[in-house]
Amino acid sequence: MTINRRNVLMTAAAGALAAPFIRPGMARAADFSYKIANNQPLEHPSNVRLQEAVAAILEQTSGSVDIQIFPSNQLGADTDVLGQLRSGGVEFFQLSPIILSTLVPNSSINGVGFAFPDYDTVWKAMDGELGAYERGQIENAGLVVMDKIWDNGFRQTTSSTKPITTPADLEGFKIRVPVSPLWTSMYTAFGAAPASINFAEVYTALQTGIVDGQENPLAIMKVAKMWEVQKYLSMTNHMWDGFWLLGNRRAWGALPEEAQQIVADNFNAAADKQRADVMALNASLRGELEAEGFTFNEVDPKPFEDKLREAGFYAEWKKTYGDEAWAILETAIGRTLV
Ligand code: X2X
Repeated sequence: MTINRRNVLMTAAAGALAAPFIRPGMARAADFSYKIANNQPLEHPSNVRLQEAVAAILEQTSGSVDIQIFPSNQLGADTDVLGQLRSGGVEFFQLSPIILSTLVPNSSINGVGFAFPDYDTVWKAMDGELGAYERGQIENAGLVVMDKIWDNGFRQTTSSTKPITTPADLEGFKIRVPVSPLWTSMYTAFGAAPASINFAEVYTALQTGIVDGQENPLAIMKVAKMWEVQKYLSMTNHMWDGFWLLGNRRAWGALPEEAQQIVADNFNAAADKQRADVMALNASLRGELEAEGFTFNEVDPKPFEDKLREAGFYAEWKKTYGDEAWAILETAIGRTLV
């Protein structure tokens, strides 16, 4: 890949976006030294697959595009890094669409409680019309987004005080939720006491008893060692969550087209592999988490969904998202929620 005057100028215009960066042993300085941030530790499949992708990108661009990974909220809590992504302080960021809704309101629609019955339905929706709808909303808000969403998983509920088996168990329950109106609204509908806390502070919040519970997919329970600060794990499967791989528009536009293609192809291929890894983990981790000390219980989702319906949760969010978006969701899941 050659660097021509045009993209040198574009790079200069983009400020410090592409300061040359030389790694020991590298034959040449990279033309583009970019950062990618996320909230996961290095051992989560997100970062395992991301490391492979950035290595392939470096090689396939002959050293021109060098993307460094900043895992575990090293660059800040999710809602802060979203600000950095918009300003260009970080070039790429993996973020839950539900948290992203603090900037792109309708991007949280995949997180509507109890909407998705299984992974099959999730991937058809997110690789189909629902995903395309969310990406359109994200692009309208001025961000770049890769085609393939990465998997976080179906979310389960943990507690230090009692297992959650019925909606009544959530009444008055102090539960940490990620920063997003959809999460707060759902737990408010259950009569719980949700507290919006970024992932970077969750472990401490549980340890110090600011909250009694939290909810996350099993793969996160494992990498975050949740058993150290939680006792009960209830398989509520209450929502499906993923990570969009987002880009800053100026930083993306500064890349030559050929490099954009290489970056997108590798990120999207990595997403496919990460999905397989995370699905396998979410299906197989129960035994390991029990051995670490978690007490599991199964949950019938029906009374939870009924409770949300009675509380007007679905009707309210249909109004908030609008008829067009809601119809795409209901078509994707093959049933009506309101
Ligand atoms: O913050 C969380 O709980 C996490 C890790 O699941 C998300 O990124 C939404």
